[in-house]
Amino acid sequence: MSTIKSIKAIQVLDSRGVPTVACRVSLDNGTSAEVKVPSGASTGSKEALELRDGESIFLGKGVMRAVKNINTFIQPAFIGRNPFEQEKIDNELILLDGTDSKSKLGANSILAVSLAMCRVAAKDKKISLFNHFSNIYKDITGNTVKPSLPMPMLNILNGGEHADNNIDIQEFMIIPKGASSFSEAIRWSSEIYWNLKNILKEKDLATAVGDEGGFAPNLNSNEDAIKLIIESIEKSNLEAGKDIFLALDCAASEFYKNESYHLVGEGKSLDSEQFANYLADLVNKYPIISIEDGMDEDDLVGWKLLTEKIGSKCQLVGDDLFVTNPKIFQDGIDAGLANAILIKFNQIGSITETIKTIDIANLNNYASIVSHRSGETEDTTIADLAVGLGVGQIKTGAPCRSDRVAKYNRLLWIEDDYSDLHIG
Ligand code: 2PG
Ligand code: MG
Repeated sequence: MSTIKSIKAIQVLDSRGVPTVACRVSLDNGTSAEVKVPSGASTGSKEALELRDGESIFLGKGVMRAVKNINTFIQPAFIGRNPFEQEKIDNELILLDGTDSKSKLGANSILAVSLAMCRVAAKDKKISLFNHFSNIYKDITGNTVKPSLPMPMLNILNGGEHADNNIDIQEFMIIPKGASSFSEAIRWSSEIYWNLKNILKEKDLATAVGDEGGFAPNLNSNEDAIKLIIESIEKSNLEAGKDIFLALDCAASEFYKNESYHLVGEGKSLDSEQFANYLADLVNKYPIISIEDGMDEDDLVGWKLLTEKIGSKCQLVGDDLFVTNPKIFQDGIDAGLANAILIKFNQIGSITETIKTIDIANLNNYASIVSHRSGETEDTTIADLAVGLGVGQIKTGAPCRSDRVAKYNRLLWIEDDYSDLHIG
């Protein structure tokens, strides 16, 4: 059996030019594998702690403390050990840290080691990473999952914290549900993206992009953003509501203050019920089939109201609400909030806990969407996670910018290499 020879971390840059942790695990037989961890901007307050240096270099955003924690504290604890016992390794990392929020070592250092361990184990076993994820799901939960290609949710118009425009809703996504293959889904989405660019140009609107590669023009309302997307779908000779559906991520915690939802871009302040009605109207008017963080993470009354109002006809996704945390998620399920969960492994900080959260979703008939963060790298681990756990949906930005398309490109290779895998 191969054993761990070294665990080495360095500081690298993410898609916003902000430092993040890269980690390489090497085995005694010469096999090694690397990962890089992502980072959010519109973060949930209950996410595991991302450790940053807070000193003057890199404007306080350096991650040298997290890097040092891996190289001097975590590495010695795992030299000579079996790299295949993922759950045991993750549990020991969590114990080494010893805090609920992973604030001693940092979720960015723990996750980097956890993911690098998965990659090196898959490489050593000479199996694809997605198959390895299926196997460890079984080891950890005792349940089985069937790998499949996920339906992509592509964020083609950016607002909120991810852009410098006046749009309050953070993400306007297209879901190419009518596509019969992953490659067709990507082709359609890319055609729509380019037609949207041309439409914006014709209307003298900005075509600069936000953090996730979607366009970020100034518009009069959220509804105007939806109308522009519908126009670009039609221009692509596709049908909205048949070939292509829409999804929103409101990231509502970002504009909820003093018990009101402040849509600054359209000069409105709405209470929970009024904002639920605002969203319900959009769902009735347009082919919107998924809304993420439609309510603030602490407005549980609002969440309940929204779920009762439109939960039967629209996927309602908890992101900041559940923060990929098994316990917080279970409490939310028990309270009847939302009907789906966004899965971001850096919100919780280890692959074992991420898998447990997905298992809870499966056992309770909640849908799971594997997701990128707004700060990404060329790392494609989430593509394999979505396939291996057969969750059926992935959200990883526009069909543009290398940090976003790296994931779609990995999925295109998987589709080509494994003809037995199907979309959805
Ligand atoms: C979100 C994410 C990713 P961030 O809110 O869903 O799109 O953004 O990584 O900034 O939290
Ligand atoms: Mg979100």
